[in-house]
This record gives sequence, structure tokens and C-alpha cells, in this order.
Amino acid sequence: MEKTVNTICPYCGVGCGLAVKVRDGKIISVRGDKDHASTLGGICQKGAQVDQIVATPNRLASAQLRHSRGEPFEHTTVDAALTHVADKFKQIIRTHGRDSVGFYISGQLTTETQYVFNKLAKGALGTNNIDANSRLCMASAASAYKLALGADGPPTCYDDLDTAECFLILGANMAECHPVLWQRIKRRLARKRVRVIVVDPRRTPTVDAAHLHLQVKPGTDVALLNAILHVLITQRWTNETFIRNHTENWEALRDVAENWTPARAAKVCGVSELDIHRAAFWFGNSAESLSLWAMGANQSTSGVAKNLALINLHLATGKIGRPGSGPFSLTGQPNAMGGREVGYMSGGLPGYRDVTNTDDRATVAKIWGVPPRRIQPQPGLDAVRMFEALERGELKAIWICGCNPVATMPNCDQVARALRRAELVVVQDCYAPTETTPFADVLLPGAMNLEIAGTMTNSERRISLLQPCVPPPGDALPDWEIVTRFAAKLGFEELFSYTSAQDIFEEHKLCCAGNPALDFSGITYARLKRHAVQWPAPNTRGQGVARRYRQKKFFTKSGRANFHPVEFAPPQDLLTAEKPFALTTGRLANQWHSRTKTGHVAKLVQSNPAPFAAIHPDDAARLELADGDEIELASARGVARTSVKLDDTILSGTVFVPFHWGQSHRVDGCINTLTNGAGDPVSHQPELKFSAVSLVKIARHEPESELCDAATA
Ligand SMILES: Nc1nc2c(c(=O)[nH]1)N[C@H]1C(S)=C(S)[C@@H](COP(=O)(O)OP(=O)(O)OC[C@H]3O[C@@H](n4cnc5c(=O)[nH]c(N)nc54)[C@H](O)[C@@H]3O)O[C@H]1N2
Ligand SMILES: Nc1nc2c(c(=O)[nH]1)N[C@H]1C(S)=C(S)[C@@H](COP(=O)(O)OP(=O)(O)OC[C@H]3O[C@@H](n4cnc5c(=O)[nH]c(N)nc54)[C@H](O)[C@@H]3O)O[C@H]1N2
Ligand code: SF4
Ligand SMILES: [Mo]
Repeated sequence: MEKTVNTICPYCGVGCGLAVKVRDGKIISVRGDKDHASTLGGICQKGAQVDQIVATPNRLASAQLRHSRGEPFEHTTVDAALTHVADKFKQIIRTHGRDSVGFYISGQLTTETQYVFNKLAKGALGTNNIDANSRLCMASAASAYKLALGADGPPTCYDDLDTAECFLILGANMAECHPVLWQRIKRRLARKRVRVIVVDPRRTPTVDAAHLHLQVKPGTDVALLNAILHVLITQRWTNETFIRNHTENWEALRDVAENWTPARAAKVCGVSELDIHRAAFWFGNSAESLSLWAMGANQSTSGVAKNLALINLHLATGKIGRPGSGPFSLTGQPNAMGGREVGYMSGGLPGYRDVTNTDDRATVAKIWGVPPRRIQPQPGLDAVRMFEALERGELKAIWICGCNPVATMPNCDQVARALRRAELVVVQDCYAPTETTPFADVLLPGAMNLEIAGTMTNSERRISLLQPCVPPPGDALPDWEIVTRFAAKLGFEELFSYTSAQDIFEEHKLCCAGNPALDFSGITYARLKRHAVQWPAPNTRGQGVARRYRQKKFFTKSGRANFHPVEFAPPQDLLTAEKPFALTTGRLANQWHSRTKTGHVAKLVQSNPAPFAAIHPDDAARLELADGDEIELASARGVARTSVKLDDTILSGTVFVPFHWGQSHRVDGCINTLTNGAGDPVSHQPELKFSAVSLVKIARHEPESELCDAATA
């Protein structure tokens, strides 16, 4: 039998709709879903080959358990594994209290799975020690939106890409990381007035299409953005009416901007004064300006400040809440947005609510059917602190779902030490082995996206329904079901008596009701089966609301948007004579994070076959390094080895290493051994984009030996 199932791509936050053709329980073709309103059939290489990540040899198809870490895993039933974990949890909590356990979950899970994990931790067990990989990803953006506009969530939508005249792309390599949106911007380039400005220390493929590349020194964006504001003010390109009627705190911001002359910023950022003027001219004088940003802004000890400085530009010019204008944070994972809606980081509650807010706790506790005091009033441990507490022995048990922290957390040797120290490590994944599974006591088999029902929210706040295309392998189960079965074993079956993902979604909706910042009221599974819906969705008709803040009413107490004067602060690591290079890390077009998915897709591997350190030829000449030489990079945290790639697209003094290859590719090759866990003071998002490092050659590249290997292989 043949059928076509509509679902969405399991990779990035663009959330492309997929039409998956299935015959006799097997996927026979995947194409973009022309009827999906967000992407209209658009799809990239990764999405097009998604059929190849379902039945890979590394799928985890059964639960595995061992009683001591030295022993091999034994296959067992999910039920037996969960009984074992429940007994351990009870014993640990009895001895050490409810805050001795923690959960580290993911923006790659459905909203329903994120919801039940959050409820299990905060509502049933009564610990706020639950955090997500969004801490490494979107935390700074979420904090800044809340501070400036009074609520999380972007004001903008993808249609804005078709009407903007000026694109300010900062710390985002859209050509490789959000390719379908990038194609849409490229189509816009045919228009005469359209201008693209890219701020990035590297001349990425995104820069190839830009009119202006501001090749800033890593970490200096706040100085640049304050200087752009300075020019907007001195040239009177600001919107006084908007500022007067719809904002607060302008005077304080103006005082800060006054000191950031383009001359001063040019020195700090390493760009020309003229280019700062040019960027300000285009941003201020284009009819509509859209800014787009991602990890080059967020993964920084001044991540929130960078976000606020960008939002300040929109508020100062009134370029928000109109077609083609607004601050548009690009979401990384397919459902990091859903996670934020569910409040899956350590301080959140479902419905954009906060554990620190008494009314929010009361509202959610009532829906959950638990006493209000069950939910603790302080945020729990964030991801970095969770692994620190684990290493210190304060946290005893950790349950990891949908993350591979041993390869992807900053300072990952610390993470490995922490897991070794833990009394209980549970890893719930769709694939094994990963870099994290060797540290586990119990492995639980999650079904992957193409095998499950559930919802995910993409970068433009559009909720899509995932529909199962094929059955999961072996004993693998939808992640939410593993959680609810576990909760029942702890005695919470009444709180988790859902029979489907849809039941969970309906309960989540109750938590959103009454919060005007997150209106889901018109969304039902029945409607989502017909088409994806963008929130706010106050009624049951149409596709939802494309743009927020059209009435210029914000979710702050006063209803006005807040200017936040932000000062430039350098990254935490200091460049020294011993460690003179700025290491930055990031992504390549055809690999996904630690490669558990993409590492088995031949075409993707072919185009990004191996790790490297990109080094400017001038730096290489000084260090007498040639292409392919083996080098050792060292930071204050650790060392890693890889090979040199001469690359004149990178700023001299800066080194770029993609973080896709973890310890399983090469034991001493994981770049996160070097990266910095120091976090932004507000968002606690770690500084993955800046480490001071040394480079030392350890072996010369010998092409002959490779030939020998190939000949004998
Ligand atoms: N192919 C692919 N696509 C992906 C992913 C993937 O793994 N592979 N992952 C998804 C996820 S989860 C995310 S979060 C997104 C990330 O998407 P992006 O943020 O676009 O990707 P990155 O490569 O992490 O970083 C973007 C750029 O920031 C620059 N940068 C570094 N430091 C600075 C700085 O101080 N200032 C500025 N202005 N720029 C700086 C880097 O040179 C890099 O080009 O991608 C998503 N899409
Ligand atoms: N140096 C450096 N490090 C970084 C970054 C960087 O730019 N530089 N970026 C950071 C960012 S933005 C992010 S988002 C993180 C990503 O960090 P991680 O999320 O830890 O990376 P992944 O490799 O995507 O790991 C996801 C794991 O979950 C599994 N998985 C995938 N889907 C499912 C599912 O549906 N169910 C279950 N149970 N398991 C699933 C995968 O097999 C994989 O093992 O990396 C961060 N780390
Ligand atoms: S752009 Fe992102 S969501 Fe779309 S097909 Fe590519 S990886 Fe998937
Ligand atoms: Mo991310």
C-alpha cells in the first residue's frame, strides 16, 4: 500500500514541511511539502535525504541496562529498565532530597515530550533541575525578547523575508544553517534597493551574497551595534514619534550611544568607520529593515547584550511590527521554540510562565493537580551548573534525552568527569553509541521524528503536526510515552494518564490560556492535520497571526517596549602571548551537531568529510604550518588535535573549528574540550564562540602515507 504522509523535517528550526511517500512500511521518497505555509515546498540537502536516517545501523532499538559501568550493557525490556531507574530514583531522592536528580533535555523533542519531562521534574518530583540544550542555543535570545518586549517569541515571520529591503544578518551563517530561508533572501536580491549586511568574523558562504561584510573581531558586536545607533541618532534617522509613544528608557540609551562614536567602535571591532556609517545608512533609511541573528550573537558572555543592542536599533527606528521589519532571532533546532513555550529551561513553566512568579506557579499547579508549594520558586540548575553539581557530588542522578553533552557541551572533559562521578546516568536516544552512551547505566530507545505524532514550533511561531510515516524499530517508543510510563512507576500515574500526544497538547493549551503573550486557544490537532498554524491563534479560522506587535502594544507592564542601554564587554578569555588566537566554533552545511544522524548519510559525509581547523594563511606562515599539518590546540580548559586547513576567509588571529566531530571520531579530537562554560550573566548561555588558544604543530602532513593507507585498506 502506498500513502503520502505530511510531517516536518527533523533538523533545523526552519521547520520545512515534508511530504513523505511510504510503501509497505518503508519510505520511498521525500520531498518538500508545497502546501506547508512556512516553506512552500522548499527543502535542503539534509531534508531531502532524511529517509536515510531512519533505519541506520546505529539505531537504538531496545532498552539496555548494566549494574556497573565496567560491564557491557545487556538488552532488556523498556519496562524492566524503567523499574530499575524508578527504584534508583526513589532511593536517591529518599537519601539526598528531591534536588539530587536532574534532567537534561532537548529542542529536538516534540512539545509534548518536553511538556511531560517538565511536569515530571517540576510538578511531580518537585525539582527545578531540568534544563535543555537551548541553554547553549537560544537562552540569550529568549532573555532579551523578554527584557525588551515583555515576552519571548519573535515578532516576525518568514513572509518578512519577501518584503524587507535591508537585511542585517549578525552571527548567523544562513547559507549553511538555515538554507531554505537563505534561498528566499537570495531571491529578493534581484530587487534594486535590497541590501544585505553580514556581521561575521568569517567570510562565510552567506557573505558571498552580501553587499557589506563587517568582518568584526569575535565578541565585539555590542560596540558595533552601539556605534550604528550613534550614527542613527546623530543623523536623525531615528523615529521620534515611535520612541515617544511606544518605548521607555530612551534617555539612558542615548547617553550610552553618544560615547560609541564610529571611530571608537572601528578600533574595537577592527572594521572601517565608513562601513559602520554605511550599515547605519542602509538600516535607518531602508523602508523596511529586518535583522536576523543566531549563535554568533547568542553564544557569548555578552549574548543578551548583543541581542538587546540589536533590538534597540529596531525600537529607535520604529522598525518593528510591520511587514518586512523586526528583530528576528533564528531558531536552531526543530523545536527549541516549543521548548520555550513549554518552559523547559530551569526557570520556566508551560505557557511562557516563570517559576519565580507566584501566580504562574499557582495556575500551573492547579492544572497539573499538585499542591502549589510542590513547584519551587527558584530556577533550578542550568545545563553548565548541572554538570558542575554532578561533578561535585551534589547532584546524584541525571537523565539525558535528545542531547549528546559529552561532545556538545563546553568544557566537555568536565562533563565526562561529572558523568563518571554520577550514581545514575540514564540516556534516552534514538541512536547508539554516541559520545555520551558509554557513561550511561541505562539506555532507553526513543522513536525518531518520522515515527511519531506530536507538535513542533518553527522559527516563525508556526506549529506543525508530526505524523508517523513508519513504525519505530524494535522496542523504541515515542519519548513522551517512556516518560509517562516512568512517572507511573514512581506513583504518579494519575498525573500522567495521557493516552496520546494530543491529550498532552490539550493540557499544555490550558497552561497557555490566560497568557495573552502565547495564545494557542484556536489550535487543535484536527486543525493541524489540515495545515500548520502560526500563533497567536485566537480563533479557529485561517493560518494564525503572522506578525506580533502590529498595534505597538508590548507585553511589558506599561505596554511600552524597553530600551536597554548595554555596554561593550570583551569575552571572558583574554588573548595572551601564550594563547594568542581566538577560537570560534560552528557548523557546516551538511552535518548536524554530533553527527548521530548525518554521519550515516553518504552524500552528506562526502561534502563535509573530516574535521579541520581553519587558519588564515598569514598566521599559518608565521607558525610554519601547511595545509593538512596536524596541530594541537590548547585553551585553559583542555587540548584537542586536528588538521590545518588554510583559509583566507577567516580573520587573521582567529581560528574556526566545526564542532561536528566528537571523541568517537578521534579520542583527542573534540573541540569542546577547549570551549568555555562561562555564561552570560542573565541567560547563563555559555561562550562557545570564543576561547583563547595556542596552536602547535605536532606532525607534518605526509600525503604519501595516506596513499599507503588507501592501498592497504
Ligand atoms: N547544517 C547545519 N545547520 C544547522 C545546524 C547544524 O548542526 N548543521 N544546527 C542548527 C542549530 S541547533 C543552530 S543553533 C543553528 C546555528 O546557526 P548559526 O548560528 O548560523 O551557525 P554557527 O556556525 O554556529 O555560527 C554562525 C556564525 O557566527 C560567527 N561568529 C562567531 N563568533 C562571532 C561573533 O563574535 N560575532 C559575530 N557577529 N559572529 C560570530 C561564526 O563565524 C559563524 O559563521 O543552525 C541550525 N542549523
Ligand atoms: N563548540 C560548539 N558547541 C556547541 C555549539 C557550537 O556552536 N559550538 N552549538 C550548541 C548548540 S546551538 C546546540 S543546539 C547544541 C546541540 O547539542 P546536542 O543536542 O547535544 O547535539 P546533537 O548531536 O544534536 O545531540 C542530540 C542527541 O539526541 C539524539 N536525538 C535526536 N533526536 C532525538 C529524539 O527525537 N529523541 C531522542 N530520545 N533522542 C534524539 C541524537 O541521536 C543525539 O545523540 O550544541 C551546542 N554545542
Ligand atoms: S532548511 Fe532546515 S528544516 Fe529545511 S530541509 Fe534543510 S535542515 Fe530541514
Ligand atoms: Mo542550537
